[in-house]
Amino acid sequence: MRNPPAGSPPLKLAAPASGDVTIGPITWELRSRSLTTTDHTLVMGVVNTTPDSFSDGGRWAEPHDAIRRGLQLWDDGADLVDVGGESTRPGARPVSAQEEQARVMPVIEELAARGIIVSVDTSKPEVAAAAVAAGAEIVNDVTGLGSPEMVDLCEETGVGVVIMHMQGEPRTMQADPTYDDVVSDVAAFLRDRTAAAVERGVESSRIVVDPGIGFGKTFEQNLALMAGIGDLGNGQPVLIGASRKRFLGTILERAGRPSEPDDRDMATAATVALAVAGGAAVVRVHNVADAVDAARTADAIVRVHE
Ligand code: PMM
Repeated sequence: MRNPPAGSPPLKLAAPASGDVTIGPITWELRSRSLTTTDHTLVMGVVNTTPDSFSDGGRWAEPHDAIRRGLQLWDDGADLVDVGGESTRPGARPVSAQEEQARVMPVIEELAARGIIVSVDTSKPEVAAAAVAAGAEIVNDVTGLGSPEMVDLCEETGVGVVIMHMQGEPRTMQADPTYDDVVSDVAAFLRDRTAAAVERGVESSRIVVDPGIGFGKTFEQNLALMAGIGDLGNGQPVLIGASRKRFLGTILERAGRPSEPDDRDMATAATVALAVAGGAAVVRVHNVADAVDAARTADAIVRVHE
């Protein structure tokens, strides 16, 4: 490695070349099937049926378009497709369960009927219940299974679960996020929520944890989480959702580059490669084709000694 310029701090790699990051294959048990990282890191494609998501707001708000988008992401190599009906962008206002359900159900029904592995991105137990009844295999809860009803639903239906960390709520979360140490605080939250779910009967083999990049985190806190992926999971598989997020726009702006959400796919690919190198099991992305290229490349390098 070249010497860093005089005066710069030593380079800290997100994933040490050997040793302390465990990158063993995992199996994620879902409602009726399982996914494994034996062959590759899993790529979750995003379909937002919302009119106002930051990254692709309004583009897939019609069920017909959202279904077509989901099929495209599957063809592009997604291992699973995440369907959401409520925007969680900073400042977003909540929607009713009825409205959220009306947005996601036609999409979930059609994609699941075609054999696609679908997760539902919701924090409402009634929406999750309807989605699972329509064939969703996974509940992706950005409030980290905060409600006992959601935990019970997951236990009763035996779905796969994503437990995500968020500080605050979307309307206010970017106001002043504060942590003692963001990596250990988020890791402790994920450990506690996982333990609480397991205590109520959710099998740990169904649980994937997620630090919630951009959910109540400053620019620097997002970077720290990306650099600390190996310390977040406490033995559970980790999902990273950095795709097109604001912190990437900030990095690109500082470099004098175009920085709108659509301009962030190369930056997203960099986060995908680093997530793989850091030991993530799943990456959540909008541009699946690019992410598959990045993840497969990183997989080949990370797994060279297997
Ligand atoms: N990010 C968004 C929405 N849902 N779910 C998980 N598990 N992890 C994330 O990082 C995440 C999420 C916001 O991004 P979007 O509006 O582009 O979907």
